[in-house]
Amino acid sequence: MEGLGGSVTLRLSLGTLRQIPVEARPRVRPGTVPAGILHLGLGAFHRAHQAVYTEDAMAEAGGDWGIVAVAPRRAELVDVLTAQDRLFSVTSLSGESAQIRVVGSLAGVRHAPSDPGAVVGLFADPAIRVVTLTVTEKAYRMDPASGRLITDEEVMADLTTDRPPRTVPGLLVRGLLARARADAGPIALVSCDNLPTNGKRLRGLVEQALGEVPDGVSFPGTMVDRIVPATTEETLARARAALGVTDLAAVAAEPYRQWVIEDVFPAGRPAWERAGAVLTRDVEPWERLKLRALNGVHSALAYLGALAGCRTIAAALRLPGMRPMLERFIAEDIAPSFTPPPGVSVVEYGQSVLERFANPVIEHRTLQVAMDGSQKLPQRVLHTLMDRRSAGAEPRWGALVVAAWMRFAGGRADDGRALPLDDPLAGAIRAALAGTGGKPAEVVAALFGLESVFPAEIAGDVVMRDLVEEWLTALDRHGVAGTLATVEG
Ligand code: CS2
Repeated sequence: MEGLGGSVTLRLSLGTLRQIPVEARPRVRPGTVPAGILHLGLGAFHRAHQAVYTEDAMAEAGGDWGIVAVAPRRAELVDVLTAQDRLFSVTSLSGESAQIRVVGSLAGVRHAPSDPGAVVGLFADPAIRVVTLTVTEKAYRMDPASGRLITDEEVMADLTTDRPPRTVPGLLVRGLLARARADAGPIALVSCDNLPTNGKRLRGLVEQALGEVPDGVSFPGTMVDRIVPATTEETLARARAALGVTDLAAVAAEPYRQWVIEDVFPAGRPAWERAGAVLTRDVEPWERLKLRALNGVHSALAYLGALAGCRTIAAALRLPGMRPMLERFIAEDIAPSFTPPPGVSVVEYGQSVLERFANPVIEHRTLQVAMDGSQKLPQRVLHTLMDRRSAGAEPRWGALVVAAWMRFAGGRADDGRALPLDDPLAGAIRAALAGTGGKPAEVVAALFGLESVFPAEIAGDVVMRDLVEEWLTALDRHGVAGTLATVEG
């Protein structure tokens, strides 16, 4: 590997750990921690979130909770991590500081497509007592609006034949059946994705796929939070400079992290509370808070920002008029839409979220957050709108976000440049838009017709229709800059 000065640097591994700064070394002895957790989804978020919490919990309180992490799709990272003895670094980045640590909580890595049998086998291993998931919204294969399992060909083949499973529902079902056959004991299945009531959704998925929920399986709900952009060359270069060795699995994240977990683990769990997590009996107010006041606002920045030509979320937040608009979205639409956790002010939480989004060194791309909008809009924005409409209110700012998504789905930024529609429903969205001639009223009617995104309460609501159409007209005529210029703080 080429080092910064053109010299050759070694790879991060057990053998090179002694060369990295003492304060960056893992808090547990890597390679020695027995596995207790099976994790599906090896992405940057898992590495910067659950892997860190679990290492801290083991460092503070012990326990055999090493993580065997499974890549459900791509093999690349499995190879990288295997070559590094499963070690990787996390850099916490703020305007003032960059702190790096190497994490040693991974006890194994597997690639599901090339070795599905091994993954199913792990479910049947009594040492595994917790399964966590960060597979993104779309991998659950559920209709975003209703939460019903989508029984397309792929899923049906996984559920009704014995071919190696290719989908997440397929893996879960095969795994749970194998566990029941092996009589391997109770287990908790923990969704760490930004789905609405994620524990209940996951339970519903298993119930629909299997016809029933097997005994001894729990589904704790969680609220997970840390901004972790996709790794770039710069992330790798920064890690190399700080460590003195090359880490091709490095991630960078904001310093802030939060994890609220419903405490229903029939076979035990790591002492995550010793690592700063909140264990609670009622996670739903936390989930709603985060999905609406963080992710909803994030999506607003992503669509409006991308339309205005901003590459990053931080740049989108600097657009004139953006912050006042988001503050009104939070105060007027989001805050009155639900009851927050005791002692939490939604407006103050929203302010702290805006500060986090303003982090200039994080480089979170608008197009990354804009991805998979059809899977995200319901829990992030539409639930807010539905709750406000039930209360008789007219949620203007949320309607602007929906209009921004619609214009984004049209595929052109305000300066005419093409925008990518990276979405599992891209085909259906394009088909709906074809023949609308781009006329706002027709675009709104066509996209409201996507039943898997827009529930009937919204699609059939004339007030909502008018509000969205009004904003879409404004965005078409004046662009994001002109539209935001009319917002009074
Ligand atoms: C983001 C989230 O990509 C997205 O859609 O809104 O990944 C967000 O960064 C995290 O949920 C923060 O915890």
